[in-house]
Amino acid sequence: QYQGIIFDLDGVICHTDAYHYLAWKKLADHLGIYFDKQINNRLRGISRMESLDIILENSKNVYTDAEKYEFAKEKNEYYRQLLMQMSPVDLSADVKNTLDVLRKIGCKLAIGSSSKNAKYILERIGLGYYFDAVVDGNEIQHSKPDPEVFLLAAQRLGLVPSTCLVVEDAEAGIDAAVRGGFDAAGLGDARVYSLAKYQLIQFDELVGIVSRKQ
Ligand code: B16
Ligand code: MG
Repeated sequence: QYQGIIFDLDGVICHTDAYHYLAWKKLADHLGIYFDKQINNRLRGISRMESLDIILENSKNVYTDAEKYEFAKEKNEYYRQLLMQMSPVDLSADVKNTLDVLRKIGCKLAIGSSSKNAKYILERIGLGYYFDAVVDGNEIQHSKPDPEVFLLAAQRLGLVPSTCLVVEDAEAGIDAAVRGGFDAAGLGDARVYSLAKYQLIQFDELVGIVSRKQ
């Protein structure tokens, strides 16, 4: 069986992806830039500044780096306001029970997230001290599809990539996993992505997948 499982955070453990959308939408409206859910899907898993560059593709203006920094800060302030409302209620019973079962059958559990807010989100939903390793956007130089975040998470677990499964909702995250030598399970948006070895409809299917692996 897999010895370690590395979970993406936004869109996998909790649905902060919906909050990212609302916060980017508020910034885009403020700047008079068109933004919709399809564009939002391109932002999954990639960093805040890379996301901003994608949003600004629809702007006629050219902005300086200092202006872009201010826009990213503004979006993060909107986003943090939404995160403040989160509590353990935002952790589904399906996710929590599955994590507990995976741990019980001997898996080490880690988070590999591009988000600089990951530790705060984990605290809000009551998982502040739960994982064996948490690697987030503050610790990496290159965000997904670069494998850095997952390689560091595996290293912190003391495991090699071939013994770990990565669970992701973003194509960029599945790419990162495959490039790093991990098997990947796709959930939500990434479920139909061809590079995902497993397609998850429900989170608890992970228990069967992990136990079946030779
Ligand atoms: P922040 P994940 C990613 O988290 C999000 O999917 C992505 O949409 C976001 O831009 C990125 O974190 C950075 O987030 O602005 O909080 O640093 O999916 O890798 O857990
Ligand atoms: Mg995600």
